[in-house]
Amino acid sequence: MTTGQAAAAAPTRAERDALDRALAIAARGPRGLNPQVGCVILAADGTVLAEGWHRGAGTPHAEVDALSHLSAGAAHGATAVVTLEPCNHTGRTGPCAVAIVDAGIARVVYAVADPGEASSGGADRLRAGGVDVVHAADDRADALVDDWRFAMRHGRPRVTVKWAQSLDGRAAAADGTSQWITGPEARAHVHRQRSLHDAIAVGTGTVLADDPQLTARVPLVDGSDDPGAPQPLPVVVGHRDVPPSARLRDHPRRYVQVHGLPGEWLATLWREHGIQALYVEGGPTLASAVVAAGLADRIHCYVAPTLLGGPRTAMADVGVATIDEQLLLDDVRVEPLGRDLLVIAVPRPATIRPAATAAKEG
Ligand code: AOF
Ligand code: ZN
Repeated sequence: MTTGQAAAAAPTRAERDALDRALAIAARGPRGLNPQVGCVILAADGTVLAEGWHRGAGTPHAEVDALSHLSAGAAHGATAVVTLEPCNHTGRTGPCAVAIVDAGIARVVYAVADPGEASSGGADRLRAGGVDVVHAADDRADALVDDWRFAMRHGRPRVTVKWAQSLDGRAAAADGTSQWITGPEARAHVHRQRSLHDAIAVGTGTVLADDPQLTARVPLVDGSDDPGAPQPLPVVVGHRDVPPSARLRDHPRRYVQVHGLPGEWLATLWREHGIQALYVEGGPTLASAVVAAGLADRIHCYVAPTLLGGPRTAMADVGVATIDEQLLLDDVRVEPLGRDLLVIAVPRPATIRPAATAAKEG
């Protein structure tokens, strides 16, 4: 095997195992403004010298954390296996690419390219420093930072808009009562979805009408709720006050209240709270505002085999005045859940109108 100008050799078995380990420890870190990153440092014979992971914005990066466990010179000639391309910028911390070169590491295997405008270029910087660099693409590593990359690129969380409706498209009966439209399977699915997002948004109208707890209650095999299920941040959208008696106030996390145009508060949720993925739970006013602004990335519609009739439609005005303006949905999937159906779909980008901010300014 040659070194120097030759292309870096494909990952070895030990390096692939180290990537598995790096992925596992990366997941210990929090989801937020920074990605989850893991790093394993291997000796030339493939044994593990050190490992590290990133604990969130403002703390050492995974590579620096791993190196901190080694004495000076101990990483000389070693290989660093990292889930994300080592960074090339001085942000809240210094460039990892430089720390790696300075530590005398001979080879770096990384799984996902850093998409950051300022932080990318680490691989080139490492090569310039004489390090053998391999990009070992990996689906799990991509999935781990997928929402983070989306939020970085768009300056807002990825948004899932969810609602439950009768077969005739109503979210509630004429008097406003809406509990138990869908069955237990659909409700369990919703709780799992809650725990897969970083935050849940509801309008103030829903807080006042339904008094939701906004916790993720994921059942274990014995039927009890999993106490370890991640609890997304509760977000209330709107001006009206949350009543002192609201069950939302018993949530393990203090709720955040926002208002304004969807494009604005979504940007706030990313920038100020590190929300990468948001689950919009309703009601119809909030869901419609997000859809109308072209900011729904994914729709989850639970359809129950029941008829409610009346004025309480699941969607309000979404800016469609005439049939040519209909918001077409793509990538449609239908999943039976007990007696209900879950319809998953993606709004077609061509039909997405400018964000509300642009429309207002324009
Ligand atoms: C790495 N290793 O463990 C992480 C990286 O503000 P900073 O200094 O924390 O930099 C944040 C950026 O660095 C972040 O947006 C991403 O591009 C990269 N994250 N890079 O080499 C790590 N967490
Ligand atoms: Zn870094």
